[in-house]
Amino acid sequence: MIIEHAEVIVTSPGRNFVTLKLVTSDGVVGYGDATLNGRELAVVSYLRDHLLALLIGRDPQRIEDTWQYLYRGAYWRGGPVTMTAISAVDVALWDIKGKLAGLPVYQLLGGACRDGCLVYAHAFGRDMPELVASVSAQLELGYRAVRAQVGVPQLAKVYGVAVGRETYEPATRAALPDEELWDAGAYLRHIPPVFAALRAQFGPEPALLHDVHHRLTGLQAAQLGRALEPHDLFWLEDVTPAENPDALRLVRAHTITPLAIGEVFNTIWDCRTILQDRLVDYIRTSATHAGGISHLRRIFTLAELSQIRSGCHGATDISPVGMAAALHVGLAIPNFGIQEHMRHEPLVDDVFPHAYRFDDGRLHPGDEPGLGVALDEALAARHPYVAAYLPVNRLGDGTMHDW
Ligand code: GCO
Ligand code: MG
Repeated sequence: MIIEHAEVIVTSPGRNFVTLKLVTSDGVVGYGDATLNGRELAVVSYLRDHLLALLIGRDPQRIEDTWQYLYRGAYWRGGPVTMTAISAVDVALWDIKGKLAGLPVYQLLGGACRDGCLVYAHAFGRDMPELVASVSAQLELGYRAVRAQVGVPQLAKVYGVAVGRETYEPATRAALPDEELWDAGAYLRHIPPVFAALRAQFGPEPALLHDVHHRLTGLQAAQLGRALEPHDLFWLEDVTPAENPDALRLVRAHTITPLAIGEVFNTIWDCRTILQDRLVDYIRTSATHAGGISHLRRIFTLAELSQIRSGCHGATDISPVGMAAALHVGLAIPNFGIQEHMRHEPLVDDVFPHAYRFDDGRLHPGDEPGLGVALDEALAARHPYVAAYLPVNRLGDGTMHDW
């Protein structure tokens, strides 16, 4: 059996998704998520112009060999574009292997270590009453863990808070990126009382998370971590720019608030120091951007050596194919922590019918052979690509800052 057909499908049912479809000579179809938010077409080109021809004729069962062939074979290594493309190939091949075996992928990875994957939902509000209502709504849906993001009075737009719509979607369909303004002082003054109020309102039970989106210096993040200690966060995410482990080292030295990082990492080498020196408690790499199921599992195994648990990125730009890949891995590893679950719009679920299901605060990948996600190509074709960008961020004096 060989890989006989490979194609890239781009669709935009409300937001852009790039999907790799592989078909074997026996007619078995595998899907991989190749979505890189705001830079989608770079991955499309990487796949169409460089990888697809290399896949035709290969044995679809040789997943690790194909991974090594694409990773080492490029000479140029790592980075989000390359690794998202390789991830898609890897995930599509696991999908095929599961279908050939007649087993869900988590069974091929050793079987379930738990009944389901604990997930966290997103809550946000422009102010405290809106945030409380949003957290309540998520808890009523059955979530046991909620990420809380809130508007800062001095700032017109803040990461994680939708303005004028019900759901938050960071990418904007426009010719140019949105511009946001950042003020660390205003943010640092505003956030601790917000979590004090959430604990007063909801008690000790629900897990509360917060995402800083790589915006603080090590010292600022240390201050925030300390100020939040009485409010018992499940984690504080992406407090400092991810490429500098020393910033996290500083944060770590000053606070016992649990830390998470990793959604922008693409390889095990990106996370190596952070994992080996135990600079965080949760590693947030995804199957979509960090080398697929094969490489994600390797990252989590390295994390396990330092008692670090998983917390896969699961924003709306991770397609249902990428979400399913994360859930199969999450169900099967010993050191699963939590999975982000930012619900897709119903139209996205229609384009990607899937077997994973939410129950009692957890997601289960389902028991269909492979990943358990299909692609309605006719519906996908009715929603062509629309250019979209993530926002950019500036300080008050115009200086570019991390968004
Ligand atoms: C998260 C992330 C996202 C990213 C988005 C970028 O924790 O869910 O920070 O909201 O901003 O995935 O594409
Ligand atoms: Mg994040």
